[in-house]
Amino acid sequence: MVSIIIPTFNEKINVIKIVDRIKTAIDNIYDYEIIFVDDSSDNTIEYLEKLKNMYKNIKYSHRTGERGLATAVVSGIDMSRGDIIVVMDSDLQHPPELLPEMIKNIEEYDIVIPSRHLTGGDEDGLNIFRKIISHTASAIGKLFLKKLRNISDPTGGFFAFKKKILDGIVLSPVGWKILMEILVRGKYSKVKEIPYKFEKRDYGNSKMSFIEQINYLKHIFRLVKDSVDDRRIFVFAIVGCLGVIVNMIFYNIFVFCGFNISISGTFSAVIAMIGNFILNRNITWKDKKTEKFFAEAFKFLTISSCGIIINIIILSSLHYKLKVNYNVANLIGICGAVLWNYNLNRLWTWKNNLRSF
Ligand SMILES: Nc1nc2c(ncn2[C@@H]2O[C@H](COP(=O)(O)OP(=O)(O)O)[C@@H](O)[C@H]2O)c(=O)[nH]1
Ligand SMILES: [Mg+2]
Repeated sequence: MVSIIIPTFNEKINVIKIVDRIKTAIDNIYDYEIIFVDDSSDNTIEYLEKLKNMYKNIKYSHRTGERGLATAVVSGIDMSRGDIIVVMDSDLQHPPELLPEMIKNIEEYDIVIPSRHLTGGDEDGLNIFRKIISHTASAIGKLFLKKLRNISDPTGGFFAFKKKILDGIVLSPVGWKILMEILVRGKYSKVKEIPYKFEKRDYGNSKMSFIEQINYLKHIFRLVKDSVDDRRIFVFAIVGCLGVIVNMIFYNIFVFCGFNISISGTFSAVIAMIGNFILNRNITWKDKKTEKFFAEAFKFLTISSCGIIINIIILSSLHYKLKVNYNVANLIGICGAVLWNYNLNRLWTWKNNLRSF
């Protein structure tokens, strides 16, 4: 059975229209139910009540005092009886005529996503301002969350999935992007995207707002925090900053004890590197560490030493050849070394994690 979940906020007549079009598209082909999750402050609920009384396979829930598109979809999933879930907007920007193709593909795939960005698709239903926001949001999501990277349209609200990919998973989205939540937390292997045209809304207004953009960033932060692979580079950077502090403290202690600056600098760098190794082994790559402590230490220290050389090469080329300010040059050098250290440790020291950042 297919459960079609439709979040609604002040959509009135749209709910009647969408039911008509869904019926035309899949009545007599699939066994399905339609679940509206409504947070409306107008009388949309009267339209929903009418639909519920007319059709046995339509139900709705009306939430008072709570709002949010993504949590509405989660509560729709909780109410659903189907093993296949479809999520779509109520304003007909997501054409119901695509449902047969989506449902057919879900036999073979775990998630099917109609995409505005594949050849044959388009997003002319959005104005230029919304297009820019949508592309920027998608790029930010892909930068921070690996599982979004191969998806051309990971922030849309139109998709189908096998309900079992959420078995044992607790969803906790913030804001609107429920697909992003499912792509990051779900247990699936095969995703299919199909092109579609995102239509213009012809009744009512968009509910997208600035606050939802902020919620989107909060949502990304939460997903990165909860995902070992996505948060690793940030943990690595924090450990690196701690290393700088350790280095400075020991450097001052050695100088205070009367050692010359070169010796103090060398000792404090070695102590910081050992400290960083221990922290990275036990925190950053805790899930990848092996029994071979010394082999890991050797690799880590070799990589870090090369990192210092890379830092110096970048810094001096930028400063002496391109006349870049010496502090800016150092900062760029440090970034180069951090990327080198992170990726080499990922690919060599703790190598069973081969996915790219
Ligand atoms: N239940 C619920 N639905 C919402 C909420 N905000 C928006 N929606 C619905 O989510 C869908 C997408 O919203 P819309 O305003 O069309 O966004 P846009 O297409 O990005 O401009 C529509 O069906 C809205 O009625 C909400 O807070 N709660
Ligand atoms: Mg819309």
